[in-house]
Amino acid sequence: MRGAAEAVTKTHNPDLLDSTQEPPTKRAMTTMSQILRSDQDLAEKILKLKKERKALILAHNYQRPEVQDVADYVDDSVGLARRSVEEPDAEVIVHCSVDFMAETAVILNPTKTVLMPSLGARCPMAAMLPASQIDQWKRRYPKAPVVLYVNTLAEAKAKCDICCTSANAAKVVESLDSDTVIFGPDANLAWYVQQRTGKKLIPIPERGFCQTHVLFLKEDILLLKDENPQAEVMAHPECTPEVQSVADFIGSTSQMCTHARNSNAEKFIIATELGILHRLERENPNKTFVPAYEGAWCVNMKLNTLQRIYLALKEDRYRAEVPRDVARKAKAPLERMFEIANTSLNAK
Ligand code: CIZ
Ligand code: SF4
Repeated sequence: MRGAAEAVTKTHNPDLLDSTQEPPTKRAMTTMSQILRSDQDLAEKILKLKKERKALILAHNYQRPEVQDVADYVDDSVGLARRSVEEPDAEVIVHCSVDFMAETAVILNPTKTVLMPSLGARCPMAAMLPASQIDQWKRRYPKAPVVLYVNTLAEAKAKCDICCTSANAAKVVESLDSDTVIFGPDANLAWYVQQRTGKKLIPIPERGFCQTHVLFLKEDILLLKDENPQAEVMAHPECTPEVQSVADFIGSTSQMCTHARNSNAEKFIIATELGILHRLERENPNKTFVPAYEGAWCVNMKLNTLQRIYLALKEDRYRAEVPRDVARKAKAPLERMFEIANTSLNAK
């Protein structure tokens, strides 16, 4: 019988294959001391291979704690982009994040090998804006510049005027000589920027969203606030406007880290992907961080495991690639963003 099992074993997606061989419950069935021991063994093997291969391991703020701990740098997408060009001796970059960030590393480091430990680590929000759609929107609003969040694929970036991140989106939009701006793919971030700048933002697609950040609910946060009256609420601008309306601080993950360090508050309610809690706790051992929703787990980010990082280095897989002409066109709007955001990018 040609059933589902055959379809699965024939898949070309190696992550799917792995997950059929190793069900998620396996980790739960192993004792904690076994997990810690195997994590430590793997981490040691990774560090040895990293040295041999002259590799740099970059981890996004949303990565698993054990992945963050093995990385050379843990940061947001722009921080990682900057780190990728600051290490001229690195021959290989292992990018523990999702597709669009690995692509950015390729664009900025065309002579280096960029590896994604897990091929399935793709951002669904980036996939909501195919490059082909951008031309249609440009035809509809021919005078409006196109600003794209870095959470887009290289082919889409190649068609925009300037990129932005959540940390610099308002500054980028303010810098443009136009009151109407086409902005994609996150409609919640577009709303946030529109409030900050007073400009008219045309969200493309009309309802692009991050499936992790829309899980937060205003009601949950209000309850947590009642239980923790001294706590400050920090929310990501990818959250819905309702959630943003009850936040004391709205910002990117790197801005949240800076704010947590500088604020007098000792407790924070965090409305962004759970991975950031590890970094916040590591950097602020005397402060308390409460997740605004315990299910805010981006499955794509979490596909990167120590095992997969080890295999990436050992077997030189999976190489992130961007066609050369696309990379050339996508680099210009990224560089414009770095200029406006006043962050140096010493791309080689
Ligand atoms: O830009 C990034 O790294 C993302 C996706 C989130 C954030 O705010 O740091
Ligand atoms: Fe994409 Fe959201 Fe996951 Fe980030 S957290 S990779 S924006 S789905």
